[in-house]
Amino acid sequence: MAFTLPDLSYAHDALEPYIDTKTMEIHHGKHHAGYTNNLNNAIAGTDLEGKSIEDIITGMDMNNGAVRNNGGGFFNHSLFWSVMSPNGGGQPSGELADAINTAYGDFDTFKDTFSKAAATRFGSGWAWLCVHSGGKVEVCSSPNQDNPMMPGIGCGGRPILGLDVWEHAYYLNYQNRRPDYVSAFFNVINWDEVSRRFNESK
Ligand code: MN3
Repeated sequence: MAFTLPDLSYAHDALEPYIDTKTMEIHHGKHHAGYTNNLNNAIAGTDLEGKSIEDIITGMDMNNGAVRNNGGGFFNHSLFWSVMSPNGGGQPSGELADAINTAYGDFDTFKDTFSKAAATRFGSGWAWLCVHSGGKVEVCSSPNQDNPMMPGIGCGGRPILGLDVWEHAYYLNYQNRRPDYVSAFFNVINWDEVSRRFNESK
């Protein structure tokens, strides 16, 4: 039972002007597809074959570079597409808003903290909002395709919002202006989906 590239729930041009069509086509159709194929090749014939991606990631042998990079790449991008929407933006509400306010005081302080984590991640990686059991939320970042469900990575907990800050995620449209890309991301965040993940994982 091999992993398959998930379809987007919106068109490649739906996140314009914040994320451009060409980037979406290449990012989903080439990069994510590549991680998916390489993950399948890396686990074929091993005892990881048939396990869920969550089980593979939480039980990751961090010395297994092929599974670490491609399993992370498969999971991280699947999360990334789902937490964006052409109808996104604004602010969270309900229990997620309460948890953010408890941790950071207010939404703007959370936004600054998340944006700083994304902007200062050196080289390639991800910025995350994670939820710990009990409902405490925390911002962190991780290098390459690692994520906080892997042993010893980032803030731990379960990622409910992720932002890809690899250059392939923004360079066509933003070139070296990563902070502009990070700022634009807030216009497409699907807070309904982030809240759903928060409620599922808290
Ligand atoms: Mn990417």
